[in-house]
Amino acid sequence: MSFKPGEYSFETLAIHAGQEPEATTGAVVVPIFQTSTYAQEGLGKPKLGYDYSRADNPTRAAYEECIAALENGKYGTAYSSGMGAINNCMYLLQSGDEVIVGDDVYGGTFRFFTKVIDGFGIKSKFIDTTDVAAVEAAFTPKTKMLWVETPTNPLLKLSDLKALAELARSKGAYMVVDNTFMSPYFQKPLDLGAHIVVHSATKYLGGHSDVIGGALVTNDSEIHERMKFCQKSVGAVPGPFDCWLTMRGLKTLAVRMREHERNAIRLAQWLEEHEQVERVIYPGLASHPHHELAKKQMSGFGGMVSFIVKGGLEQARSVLEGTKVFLLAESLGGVESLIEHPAIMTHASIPKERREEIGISDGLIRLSVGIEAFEDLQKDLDAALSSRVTCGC
Ligand code: P1T
Repeated sequence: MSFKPGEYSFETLAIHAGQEPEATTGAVVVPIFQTSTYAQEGLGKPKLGYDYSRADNPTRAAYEECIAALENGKYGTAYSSGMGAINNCMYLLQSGDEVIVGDDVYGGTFRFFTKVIDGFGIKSKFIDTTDVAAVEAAFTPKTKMLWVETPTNPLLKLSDLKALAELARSKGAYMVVDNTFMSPYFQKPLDLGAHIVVHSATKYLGGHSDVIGGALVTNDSEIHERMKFCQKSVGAVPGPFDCWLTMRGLKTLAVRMREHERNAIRLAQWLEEHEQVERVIYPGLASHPHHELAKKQMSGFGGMVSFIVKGGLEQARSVLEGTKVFLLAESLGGVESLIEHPAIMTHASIPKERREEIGISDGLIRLSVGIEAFEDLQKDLDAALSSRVTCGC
């Protein structure tokens, strides 16, 4: 690694870490090594250690080195989706172990913990991780992992990573943080004590809504050995082109995040004053219950804004179907703005009673604020919010 965290700044690492000019031709951009296998120099003598692309591929290795550097980590592994990355972490556990999981997580993550790994004898407890005492009370001698999303998807609640990492470590449990919403540009969980950082690279890392991917980063060589072994053994690896696309996205991560945030702050402030809006949830607003923590543990507030519209589902539907620039779609983190309804879309796999219990109401709308011109985004939302549902009676 010649471009290391600590020696170079984030913007430089994003462009150079793992991406030195290619040895044979001097190509400035890492080539797409679209190959499944490698001719060996002799029996059991693969060139440079590459023997089969499920185990290792030079394009993937470059991307893994880059994402590790951006998280201030030593080791990265890449997967074919965020869920693939999440799944790989489970190979640190055994039947009989327990996991404490945040009570507001991506719907697919909730589904994975409740409908997939529970079948392998791993029990999950869903706890509000914003409450460190509640997390502490939930630990049992069987708890081997603490799983935290911060800010959460979609309610944007923040958990104190330093305090939780200290707690998990004192109990001998792994602390895993899904950093998808902030990206390493705004938040570095390993610096705050986490063992592993998880990403859906589909989102801000890739940044252009053209690739599905996942990544894990750690500083712990033993954890990395296990992750690497299971990555190869299970095989949920991304292809070389997907790695290349994500790495191209990483080069502009800093620039994009600054623009996402600039638009998000202005939109959140404007929405807060809008007469059709009941409540705006954005960590950058002074009204956010965890605003002080946001200022302390993140270097920015990100590009995700959630809000509750007055008038419940019917009015929400009219807003969601009324925008033109904001596209009605699942996912987030791309340059284009997206709007979605967590209860019907991204979090539909969470039972209704549970959704209501934690605050995912029918009036809740989530925005992934893109980097289009602010005025166009504002005009678009204003028009959709003003198109009142009229009574058919
Ligand atoms: O879609 P995939 O790349 O497998 O990532 C799953 C995932 C993991 N973690 C978080 C915090 C996520 O938000 C996601 C995926 N989320 C969406 C598709 C969404 O619209 O919220």
